[in-house]
Order: sequence, then C-alpha cells, then structure tokens
Amino acid sequence: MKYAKYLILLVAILALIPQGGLTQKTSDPQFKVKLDFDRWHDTDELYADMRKLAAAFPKFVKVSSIGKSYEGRDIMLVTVNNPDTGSELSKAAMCIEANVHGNEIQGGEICVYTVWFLMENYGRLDQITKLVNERVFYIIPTINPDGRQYFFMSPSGSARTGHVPVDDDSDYQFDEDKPDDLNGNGVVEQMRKYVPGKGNYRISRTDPRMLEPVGFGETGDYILLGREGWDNDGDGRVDEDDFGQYDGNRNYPTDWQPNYIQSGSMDYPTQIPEARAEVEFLSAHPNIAGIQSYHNNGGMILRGPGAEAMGEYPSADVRAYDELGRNGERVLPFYNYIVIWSGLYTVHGGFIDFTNDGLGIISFSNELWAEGQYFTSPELKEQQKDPNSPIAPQKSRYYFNDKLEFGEEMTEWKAFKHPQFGDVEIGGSWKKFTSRVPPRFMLEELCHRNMAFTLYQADEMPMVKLGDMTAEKLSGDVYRVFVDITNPKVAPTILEKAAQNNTVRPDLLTLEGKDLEVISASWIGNKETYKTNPNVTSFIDQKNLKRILLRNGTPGRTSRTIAYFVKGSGDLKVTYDSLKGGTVSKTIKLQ
Ligand SMILES: [Ca+2]
Ligand SMILES: [Ca+2]
Ligand SMILES: [Ca+2]
Ligand SMILES: [Ca+2]
Ligand SMILES: [Zn+2]
Repeated sequence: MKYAKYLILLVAILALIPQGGLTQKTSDPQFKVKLDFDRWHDTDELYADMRKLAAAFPKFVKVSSIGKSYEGRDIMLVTVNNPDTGSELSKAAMCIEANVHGNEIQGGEICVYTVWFLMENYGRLDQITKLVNERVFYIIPTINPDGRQYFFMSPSGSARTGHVPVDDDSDYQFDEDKPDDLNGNGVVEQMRKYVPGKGNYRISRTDPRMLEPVGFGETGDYILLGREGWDNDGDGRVDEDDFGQYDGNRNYPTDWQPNYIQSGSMDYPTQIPEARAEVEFLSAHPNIAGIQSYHNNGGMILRGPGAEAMGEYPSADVRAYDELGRNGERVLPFYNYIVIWSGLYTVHGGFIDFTNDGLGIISFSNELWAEGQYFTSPELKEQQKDPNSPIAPQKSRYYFNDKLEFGEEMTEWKAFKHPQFGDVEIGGSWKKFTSRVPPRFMLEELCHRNMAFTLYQADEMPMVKLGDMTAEKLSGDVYRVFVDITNPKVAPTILEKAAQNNTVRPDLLTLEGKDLEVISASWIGNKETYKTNPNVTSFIDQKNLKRILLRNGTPGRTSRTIAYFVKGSGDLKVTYDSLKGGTVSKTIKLQ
C-alpha cells in the first residue's frame, strides 16, 4: 500500500500522454500539394501551379485551353468536376475568371487558391465535399495572359491592356514608344529636375519623400518631368505609345459602344482574341449559372448594370443579387456591395453586363483589396481623422511602408544623367507590387475570403429538386398526379432578365409513360385544400402538356406544386430539365 500514491501518480502521468504515444504528430496534417500564397506568380508559374494540381488530383481537375492570346499564349481553363456525380453539363457551373486588366494580378492567385482549397478539403470538410459533388467549376486564372506577363516582365506596373497593337498617338506607328527604366532598377519612376527658386514644386514638409505644389505667388525648387523614360521615336513626346492601351473589359457584346463614346473599346465587340475566346467558351457552356470576375482594387462587390441607360434589373433579380451581395459584405469586411454605374463609373461593353444580360448568369466582379485594410481597428480609424497623425490618410502609406514593409514598397530619389534632360533625379515612386495589390503577407487572407464569397455564390446557384409525387386514381385509367418542384437556393433557374431577353432556354417539365395522355396541368396553391376545393391557381395553357415550357423557370427559395390530370397506366416518369438548375427525374406507378 505504501506505493499506492506513486501508482496514482503514474496513472495520472500516463493519462496526460496522448494516445499513440509521445511520438504522435500533433501538427496540422500536411497538404498534398504545397503551393505558396505569399508571393506573386507570373503567367508561366500560375499555369505551372494549376498543372501541379491537375497532376495531384487527376480525377477532378483538368487543364485545357480556351484559345490563344494575341501573343500566342494559351488562355488556360481549369475545370473542377467530379465525374462520378454526373457530366459537366448536367450540373450548374460556377465560372471564375480574373486579370482582364493585366496589372490586376491577384485574382489569378485566388483562382489557384480556390482549386487548391477545394481539392485539399474534398473528403475532409463536408461542405466542400458536397459542393464539389454538386457543382462544376470553370476557372480561367488569367483571361489576359499577355498583360499579366508584361506586368511581371516590364518595369511599368500600370498596364491594364492586352497586346493587340494600337496606335495611341495616331502617327501610323504602333506601340513605338514604351516606358523605359533608365536607371535599371526595375521600376518606371518619376523624374524631377532641381531648379532652385524656379520650380513649381517643393519638398513636402509632411514627409521629405513627397513633393508638393507651391502656393500661388510662391516658387519651389523642383519641376516634375513626368514618368521615367525618353523619347524613343524622336517625336518630342516621352513614352506616348505603349503596348496596346485599350481596355479588354470594354470589348464584350452587351452595350458595346464605339471609341468616340468610350475610349479603349476597340473597333467592334470581341475584336480582341481573348474576349472572343471567352465569349465562345461561355456560349458553349449554358450550365454556367454563376460568374465571378476578379479585378482590383477598392474593396467592392460589383454587379451590373454598367450604364444607367441599361435600366435597373427586374426586382426578382435584384432580390437574389442583394442577398448574395450582403452576405458577401459579411465575409469580406472592407468590401461594399455596389452597382457599377452608380457606385463606381460607367462601363459600356463590360464582361459582367454581357454575362448577366447576354447569357442570363448571376455575375459579380470583386474589386480586390482596400487600403482601409492597412488600419483596421476603430481606434486607428479615429486616429486617421487627425491630420497631424502619422497615419493620416496622406501619410499612411509611407508609415505602412516604413513600419510594416521595411521600405519594400518605395524607391528613393537618386541623381541620374538623362540623355535628353541632363541632370535629373529619378525615384519617389511606389513599386508595382503595391497599392493595387495587397502586401504579400496579406495575400492569403485576401485569397481565402474572396474564395469563400465565390464558393457561397456557387452553393446558392439554382438546384431543382422533385419532392413529393403522388398519383390518385379517379376513375378507370384517369389519375390526378401532384408533383412538388423545389429550388431551395437563392438563385432562380432563369433570371427575370433572361426570361425577358430570351437568352436562356426555358426549363422543360416532361411526362413520359405508356399510352400517356395529359388532360390538364395547373399550378396549385396547396395540395390539401385543393383536394376539397380545387380552385386552380393557374392553368397551364400550352399545346403539349407532356412537355411544358417554363419560361421563368423556378424562382429561388420556392416550392410549387403542379397538378396533372392524366390518362394512362404503368410507370409515369417526370423530368425537370433546367440548363442552369440541373436535370432531375422521378417515376411513380399509375395504379
Ligand atoms: Ca503611335
Ligand atoms: Ca527606374
Ligand atoms: Ca515619343
Ligand atoms: Ca499602343
Ligand atoms: Zn479591372
């Protein structure tokens, strides 16, 4: 007995050792594919990451090309589909695309993150497993691979455009004077000249890295010479004709407007090969029921219309958009759900106007990254109201650069001998991986939160279900059949706008059976009251009641009952066939 207390102690120690012994691994499980979401990937690396995912998850992930860019790069399509749960076209698809503006790169990283997250968590998280089993994902990580590549290769970080040549200055030469990195530090900066007492700028008293214009009647010590560069073609202008310089997101068919109304739209819709390839791909995949088009920046969840003259969406569509958008604001703090023309600016011929109005797809465009994310707490926001605070809006980026990015974001002014302007200084510029994109250490969160919104949208795409089905014998071979049709999701199978524009084939409700004759069909309010008081809600007045066309499809979050009177015997098969809500069948016996 005298060892009893040691025995109790031993038992207590053993109880503290985790099952499996002291050597058991207690870290998170390793991922199958190790990718990095804290650095930027050029077009080749972005594609290589997608190929890695396809190789690791070959059953689900397929990599293909929807066409070639102007410079001959593939426009990669990554398809995520579980073939065991049906073919692609039998399921609603979420299409995610990014980077139409070459410098808006982070959407590409979100695309990789999305495929990676879906695959690593398939079979691990029930919600993800279900989503992958029920839906298809079409992901175009960059719709402008030339523009993305140029953003990485060139010192200039401002190129929205693709690379179809355009003569910006009407001198019959195309793209003849591009930006130059004269001092070879990888950044196209600003140029200034020191002209003591004769300039119109002076060193800012707030921060010596800033220049500020002098007041009326004063003189400064500097003049600004514009962007770093020189006059390559001797026309007296510097950097006046870069690659392209059109806007790929103004070249889509819906509400396209010519250049004199909106510059950058090119000569006709889908003139640029990337827009054409995308329009062809989308048109060939009518199962696409959701679009996300990633842009930057400003922290917005945008929806159409792009122009006021297009008119507001029908109210049923607005309700669906609003519910999705408001939940988006919850998973994306700092992002506001807004309409393009009223909240941002007017866009004609934009991509998501084409996908909503032209193809009947619920479409969002997230403007990724908001500078407000630098200073997140209410206390810091309060401090920012004081103009003398080191994080007052004008100074906040410098503060962030110094204290959190260790000087990574900015270039300092340095002397340079310019071939045309003599002694100048070059510098004072933000590098390209700043401002429009998050700092690297904040990239993964941006990827995850935006993905979460898009997966939520994917989950709320329409999904038709056939509920209760009953057949009651009335007399001889005449039966009364009730069929419940449900769409529990937020999105309707056919947008109101799509029904108005006839852009989506109507849903089809078909009956099949031996010697089947359909006497009547009608929507009813309630099965039970209908039996005693058959006040028909609405008769379906179509010629062929075996194949009813539902122009407005099935709205979101509704359950409806259709009552048929039929003549026949044996099996009766009911099929609801929706391009965007899936195809479902059920069979009952007429007996
Ligand atoms: Ca030119
Ligand atoms: Ca430079
Ligand atoms: Ca020039
Ligand atoms: Ca040009
Ligand atoms: Zn953009």
